[in-house]
Amino acid sequence: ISWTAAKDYEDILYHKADGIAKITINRPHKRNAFRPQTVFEMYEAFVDAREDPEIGVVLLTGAGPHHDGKYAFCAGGDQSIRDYAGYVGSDGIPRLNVLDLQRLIRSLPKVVIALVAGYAIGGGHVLHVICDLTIAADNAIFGQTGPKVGSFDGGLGSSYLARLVGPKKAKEIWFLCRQYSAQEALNMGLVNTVVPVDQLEAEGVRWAQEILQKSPLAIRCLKSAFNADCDGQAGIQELAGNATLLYYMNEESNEGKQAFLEKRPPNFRQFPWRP
Ligand code: 2NE
Repeated sequence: ISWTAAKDYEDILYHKADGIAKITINRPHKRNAFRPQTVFEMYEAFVDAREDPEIGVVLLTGAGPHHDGKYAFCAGGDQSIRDYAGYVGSDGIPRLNVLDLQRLIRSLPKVVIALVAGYAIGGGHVLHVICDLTIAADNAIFGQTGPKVGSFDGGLGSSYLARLVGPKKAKEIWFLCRQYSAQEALNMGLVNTVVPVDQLEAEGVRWAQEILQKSPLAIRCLKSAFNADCDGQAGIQELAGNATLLYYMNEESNEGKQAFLEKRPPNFRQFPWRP
Protein backbone atom coordinates (compact mmCIF):
# COMPACT_ATOMS: atom_id res chain seq x y z
CA ILE A 1 0.00 0.00 0.00
CA SER A 2 1.28 3.45 -0.87
CA TRP A 3 0.61 5.92 1.95
CA THR A 4 0.29 9.65 1.29
CA ALA A 5 0.85 12.13 4.11
CA ALA A 6 -2.53 13.80 4.65
CA LYS A 7 -1.26 16.58 6.92
CA ASP A 8 1.89 17.38 8.88
CA TYR A 9 1.66 17.39 12.66
CA GLU A 10 4.10 17.67 15.54
CA ASP A 11 3.08 14.67 17.68
CA ILE A 12 1.38 12.37 15.18
CA LEU A 13 1.72 11.15 11.61
CA TYR A 14 -1.39 11.13 9.45
CA HIS A 15 -1.56 9.13 6.24
CA LYS A 16 -4.18 7.94 3.79
CA ALA A 17 -4.31 5.29 1.09
CA ASP A 18 -7.11 3.50 -0.78
CA GLY A 19 -9.95 4.16 1.67
CA ILE A 20 -7.77 3.73 4.77
CA ALA A 21 -6.53 6.45 7.12
CA LYS A 22 -3.60 5.77 9.43
CA ILE A 23 -2.97 7.80 12.58
CA THR A 24 0.39 7.14 14.23
CA ILE A 25 1.26 8.52 17.65
CA ASN A 26 4.80 9.76 17.14
CA ARG A 27 6.50 10.24 20.53
CA PRO A 28 8.53 7.02 20.73
CA HIS A 29 10.99 8.59 23.20
CA LYS A 30 8.05 8.67 25.65
CA ARG A 31 6.70 5.25 24.63
CA ASN A 32 4.14 7.33 22.70
CA ALA A 33 2.61 8.82 25.85
CA PHE A 34 0.26 11.65 24.93
CA ARG A 35 0.18 15.29 25.96
CA PRO A 36 -2.80 17.62 25.28
CA GLN A 37 -1.23 18.62 21.93
CA THR A 38 -1.02 14.97 20.85
CA VAL A 39 -4.68 14.48 21.65
CA PHE A 40 -5.75 17.68 19.85
CA GLU A 41 -3.88 16.50 16.76
CA MET A 42 -5.38 13.00 16.92
CA TYR A 43 -8.82 14.52 17.38
CA GLU A 44 -8.38 16.68 14.28
CA ALA A 45 -7.13 13.74 12.21
CA PHE A 46 -10.04 11.55 13.31
CA VAL A 47 -12.51 14.32 12.39
CA ASP A 48 -10.81 14.60 8.99
CA ALA A 49 -11.16 10.83 8.49
CA ARG A 50 -14.80 10.98 9.55
CA GLU A 51 -15.58 13.79 7.09
CA ASP A 52 -13.77 12.14 4.15
CA PRO A 53 -16.29 9.95 2.25
CA GLU A 54 -13.42 7.97 0.71
CA ILE A 55 -12.28 6.71 4.11
CA GLY A 56 -13.99 3.67 5.62
CA VAL A 57 -11.38 2.38 8.08
CA VAL A 58 -8.94 4.15 10.40
CA LEU A 59 -5.82 2.40 11.69
CA LEU A 60 -4.52 3.75 15.01
CA THR A 61 -0.96 2.85 15.90
CA GLY A 62 2.26 4.02 17.57
CA ALA A 63 5.59 4.91 15.97
CA GLY A 64 8.48 2.62 16.69
CA PRO A 65 10.67 0.95 17.56
CA HIS A 66 12.54 3.57 19.58
CA HIS A 67 16.40 3.75 19.58
CA ASP A 68 16.47 1.20 22.42
CA GLY A 69 14.65 -1.29 20.18
CA LYS A 70 11.42 -1.17 22.20
CA TYR A 71 7.98 -0.71 20.66
CA ALA A 72 4.97 1.12 22.07
CA PHE A 73 1.41 1.67 20.98
CA CYS A 74 0.87 4.27 23.71
CA ALA A 75 1.88 4.58 27.39
CA GLY A 76 -1.05 6.84 28.35
CA GLY A 77 -0.92 10.37 29.64
CA ASP A 78 2.52 12.03 29.75
CA GLN A 79 3.27 11.96 33.48
CA SER A 80 6.04 14.57 33.16
CA ILE A 81 3.47 17.29 32.39
CA ARG A 82 0.78 16.04 34.71
CA ASP A 83 -0.16 18.64 37.27
CA TYR A 84 -3.06 19.59 39.48
CA ALA A 85 -6.28 18.92 37.45
CA GLY A 86 -4.78 17.22 34.43
CA TYR A 87 -2.11 17.26 31.75
CA VAL A 88 -0.71 20.72 31.08
CA GLY A 89 0.05 21.91 27.56
CA SER A 90 1.97 24.95 26.32
CA ASP A 91 -1.01 27.19 27.16
CA GLY A 92 -0.66 26.24 30.83
CA ILE A 93 -4.18 24.81 31.02
CA PRO A 94 -4.60 21.33 32.60
CA ARG A 95 -6.74 18.97 30.56
CA LEU A 96 -8.03 15.38 30.35
CA ASN A 97 -8.88 15.83 26.68
CA VAL A 98 -8.26 12.17 25.81
CA LEU A 99 -11.82 11.59 27.04
CA ASP A 100 -13.11 13.70 24.10
CA LEU A 101 -11.01 11.55 21.78
CA GLN A 102 -12.45 8.35 23.25
CA ARG A 103 -15.98 9.54 22.54
CA LEU A 104 -15.04 10.55 19.00
CA ILE A 105 -13.58 7.12 18.24
CA ARG A 106 -16.64 5.41 19.72
CA SER A 107 -19.05 7.47 17.64
CA LEU A 108 -17.02 7.52 14.42
CA PRO A 109 -19.30 5.96 11.76
CA LYS A 110 -16.32 4.05 10.38
CA VAL A 111 -14.25 1.16 11.68
CA VAL A 112 -11.27 1.99 13.91
CA ILE A 113 -8.61 -0.71 14.25
CA ALA A 114 -5.84 -0.46 16.86
CA LEU A 115 -2.52 -1.92 15.72
CA VAL A 116 -0.62 -2.61 18.92
CA ALA A 117 3.11 -3.30 18.98
CA GLY A 118 4.82 -3.14 22.37
CA TYR A 119 3.25 -1.29 25.26
CA ALA A 120 -0.43 -0.40 25.43
CA ILE A 121 -0.43 0.87 28.99
CA GLY A 122 -2.64 3.15 31.13
CA GLY A 123 -4.61 5.63 29.04
CA GLY A 124 -2.92 4.04 26.02
CA HIS A 125 -4.49 0.73 26.93
CA VAL A 126 -7.88 2.42 27.15
CA LEU A 127 -7.39 3.81 23.64
CA HIS A 128 -7.03 0.32 22.15
CA VAL A 129 -9.95 -0.94 24.28
CA ILE A 130 -12.34 1.59 22.77
CA CYS A 131 -11.22 0.91 19.19
CA ASP A 132 -13.57 -1.44 17.32
CA LEU A 133 -10.92 -4.07 16.69
CA THR A 134 -7.38 -4.68 17.95
CA ILE A 135 -4.62 -6.48 16.09
CA ALA A 136 -1.71 -7.21 18.41
CA ALA A 137 1.90 -7.83 17.49
CA ASP A 138 3.46 -10.80 19.24
CA ASN A 139 5.51 -8.36 21.36
CA ALA A 140 2.46 -6.42 22.60
CA ILE A 141 2.11 -5.81 26.34
CA PHE A 142 -1.18 -4.71 27.83
CA GLY A 143 -2.07 -3.24 31.21
CA GLN A 144 -3.55 -0.50 33.34
CA THR A 145 -1.44 1.45 35.83
CA GLY A 146 -3.88 3.96 37.28
CA PRO A 147 -4.00 2.86 40.93
CA LYS A 148 -0.18 2.61 40.86
CA VAL A 149 0.46 6.11 39.47
CA GLY A 150 -2.48 7.94 41.02
CA SER A 151 -5.06 7.88 38.25
CA PHE A 152 -8.01 5.88 36.95
CA ASP A 153 -10.47 5.75 34.08
CA GLY A 154 -13.85 4.79 35.50
CA GLY A 155 -15.63 5.45 32.20
CA LEU A 156 -15.25 3.31 29.10
CA GLY A 157 -11.79 2.35 30.35
CA SER A 158 -13.38 0.18 33.03
CA SER A 159 -17.05 -0.37 32.09
CA TYR A 160 -16.37 -1.24 28.46
CA LEU A 161 -13.27 -3.23 29.41
CA ALA A 162 -15.53 -5.31 31.66
CA ARG A 163 -17.76 -6.04 28.67
CA LEU A 164 -14.76 -7.29 26.72
CA VAL A 165 -13.10 -9.50 29.29
CA GLY A 166 -15.77 -9.86 31.99
CA PRO A 167 -16.04 -7.96 35.29
CA LYS A 168 -13.72 -10.22 37.31
CA LYS A 169 -10.89 -9.98 34.80
CA ALA A 170 -11.42 -6.23 34.34
CA LYS A 171 -11.16 -5.72 38.11
CA GLU A 172 -8.00 -7.83 38.18
CA ILE A 173 -6.49 -5.70 35.42
CA TRP A 174 -7.25 -2.47 37.28
CA PHE A 175 -6.69 -3.58 40.89
CA LEU A 176 -3.40 -5.43 40.38
CA CYS A 177 -1.93 -3.34 37.53
CA ARG A 178 -0.19 -6.36 36.01
CA GLN A 179 1.11 -6.58 32.47
CA TYR A 180 -0.31 -9.17 30.03
CA SER A 181 1.22 -10.69 26.92
CA ALA A 182 -0.38 -10.66 23.48
CA GLN A 183 -1.31 -14.32 23.88
CA GLU A 184 -2.94 -13.67 27.27
CA ALA A 185 -4.81 -10.73 25.74
CA LEU A 186 -6.05 -12.97 22.94
CA ASN A 187 -7.19 -15.63 25.42
CA MET A 188 -9.23 -13.10 27.40
CA GLY A 189 -10.93 -11.58 24.33
CA LEU A 190 -9.07 -8.28 24.62
CA VAL A 191 -7.67 -8.47 21.06
CA ASN A 192 -8.83 -10.03 17.81
CA THR A 193 -5.63 -11.67 16.64
CA VAL A 194 -1.87 -11.80 17.19
CA VAL A 195 0.66 -11.54 14.36
CA PRO A 196 4.46 -11.24 14.13
CA VAL A 197 5.46 -7.63 14.71
CA ASP A 198 6.87 -7.17 11.21
CA GLN A 199 3.49 -8.11 9.77
CA LEU A 200 1.37 -5.86 11.99
CA GLU A 201 0.64 -3.09 9.52
CA ALA A 202 0.16 -5.46 6.59
CA GLU A 203 -2.36 -7.45 8.62
CA GLY A 204 -4.16 -4.23 9.58
CA VAL A 205 -4.34 -3.21 5.94
CA ARG A 206 -5.67 -6.67 5.00
CA TRP A 207 -8.44 -6.43 7.61
CA ALA A 208 -9.25 -2.89 6.46
CA GLN A 209 -9.42 -3.96 2.81
CA GLU A 210 -11.76 -6.80 3.71
CA ILE A 211 -14.03 -4.40 5.61
CA LEU A 212 -13.96 -1.94 2.70
CA GLN A 213 -15.58 -4.60 0.47
CA LYS A 214 -18.64 -4.52 2.74
CA SER A 215 -21.68 -2.21 2.81
CA PRO A 216 -20.78 1.12 4.47
CA LEU A 217 -24.30 1.65 5.80
CA ALA A 218 -24.50 -1.85 7.25
CA ILE A 219 -21.17 -1.40 9.04
CA ARG A 220 -22.19 2.06 10.24
CA CYS A 221 -25.49 0.80 11.71
CA LEU A 222 -23.82 -2.25 13.25
CA LYS A 223 -21.18 -0.14 14.99
CA SER A 224 -23.77 2.14 16.58
CA ALA A 225 -25.95 -0.86 17.48
CA PHE A 226 -23.02 -2.61 19.19
CA ASN A 227 -22.28 0.52 21.23
CA ALA A 228 -25.79 1.83 21.93
CA ASP A 229 -26.61 0.20 25.25
CA CYS A 230 -23.20 0.87 26.82
CA ASP A 231 -23.27 4.48 25.58
CA GLY A 232 -26.72 5.20 27.09
CA GLN A 233 -28.74 8.10 25.68
CA ALA A 234 -25.82 9.21 23.50
CA GLY A 235 -25.64 5.70 22.03
CA ILE A 236 -29.36 5.67 21.31
CA GLN A 237 -29.08 9.14 19.75
CA GLU A 238 -26.38 7.83 17.43
CA LEU A 239 -28.36 4.73 16.49
CA ALA A 240 -31.48 6.84 15.93
CA GLY A 241 -29.43 9.30 13.86
CA ASN A 242 -28.58 6.44 11.55
CA ALA A 243 -32.27 5.59 11.25
CA THR A 244 -32.93 9.22 10.28
CA LEU A 245 -30.09 9.11 7.75
CA LEU A 246 -31.60 6.01 6.12
CA TYR A 247 -35.08 7.57 6.20
CA TYR A 248 -33.77 10.66 4.41
CA MET A 249 -32.58 8.34 1.64
CA ASN A 250 -36.10 6.95 1.23
CA GLU A 251 -38.93 8.11 -1.09
CA GLU A 252 -41.40 8.24 1.79
CA SER A 253 -39.33 10.85 3.57
CA ASN A 254 -38.74 12.73 0.35
CA GLU A 255 -42.52 13.00 -0.20
CA GLY A 256 -42.83 15.01 3.03
CA LYS A 257 -40.12 17.45 2.01
CA GLN A 258 -41.38 17.72 -1.60
CA ALA A 259 -44.95 18.43 -0.46
CA PHE A 260 -43.72 21.21 1.82
CA LEU A 261 -41.71 22.81 -0.98
CA GLU A 262 -44.63 22.48 -3.44
CA LYS A 263 -47.07 23.89 -0.83
CA ARG A 264 -49.39 20.83 -1.10
CA PRO A 265 -50.54 18.23 1.43
CA PRO A 266 -48.20 15.20 1.53
CA ASN A 267 -49.50 11.98 -0.02
CA PHE A 268 -48.29 9.38 2.45
CA ARG A 269 -51.19 7.04 1.54
CA GLN A 270 -49.07 5.72 -1.35
CA PHE A 271 -46.68 4.09 1.15
CA PRO A 272 -47.45 0.80 2.91
CA TRP A 273 -47.68 0.24 6.68
CA ARG A 274 -45.26 -2.68 6.53
CA PRO A 275 -45.65 -5.72 8.80
C1 2NE B 1 5.29 1.80 29.39
C2 2NE B 1 6.32 1.31 30.36
C3 2NE B 1 5.83 0.03 31.06
C4 2NE B 1 7.61 0.99 29.56
O1 2NE B 1 8.64 0.61 30.42
P1 2NE B 1 10.16 0.60 29.90
O2 2NE B 1 11.00 0.12 31.04
O3 2NE B 1 10.24 -0.13 28.61
O4 2NE B 1 10.51 2.11 29.52
P2 2NE B 1 10.78 3.36 30.50
O5 2NE B 1 12.23 3.48 30.74
O6 2NE B 1 9.86 3.34 31.66
O7 2NE B 1 10.28 4.52 29.53
C5 2NE B 1 11.07 5.00 28.47
C6 2NE B 1 10.96 6.49 28.47
O8 2NE B 1 9.60 6.83 28.22
C7 2NE B 1 9.13 7.63 29.27
C8 2NE B 1 9.97 7.25 30.47
O9 2NE B 1 9.92 8.25 31.45
C9 2NE B 1 11.33 7.08 29.84
O10 2NE B 1 11.88 8.35 29.63
P3 2NE B 1 13.46 8.64 29.93
O11 2NE B 1 13.71 8.22 31.35
O12 2NE B 1 14.18 7.78 28.91
O13 2NE B 1 13.62 10.10 29.69
N1 2NE B 1 7.71 7.35 29.50
C10 2NE B 1 7.09 6.16 29.41
N2 2NE B 1 5.80 6.27 29.70
C11 2NE B 1 5.61 7.56 30.01
C12 2NE B 1 4.48 8.30 30.41
N3 2NE B 1 3.24 7.75 30.52
N4 2NE B 1 4.66 9.62 30.66
C13 2NE B 1 5.84 10.21 30.51
N5 2NE B 1 6.94 9.55 30.14
C14 2NE B 1 6.83 8.24 29.89
C15 2NE B 1 6.68 2.37 31.43
O14 2NE B 1 7.34 3.42 30.81
C16 2NE B 1 5.49 2.89 32.16
O15 2NE B 1 4.99 2.25 33.06
N6 2NE B 1 5.05 4.10 31.80
C17 2NE B 1 4.03 4.82 32.53
C18 2NE B 1 2.65 4.30 32.17
C19 2NE B 1 1.59 5.09 32.92
O16 2NE B 1 1.48 4.99 34.10
N7 2NE B 1 0.80 5.92 32.18
C20 2NE B 1 -0.14 6.83 32.74
C21 2NE B 1 -1.41 6.16 33.21
S1 2NE B 1 -2.68 7.30 33.68
C22 2NE B 1 -3.36 7.75 32.16
O17 2NE B 1 -2.82 7.45 31.14
C23 2NE B 1 -4.65 8.52 32.10
C24 2NE B 1 -5.71 8.20 32.90
O18 2NE B 1 -5.62 7.19 33.75
C25 2NE B 1 -6.89 8.96 32.86
C26 2NE B 1 -7.00 10.00 31.98
C27 2NE B 1 -5.92 10.29 31.15
C28 2NE B 1 -4.76 9.56 31.20
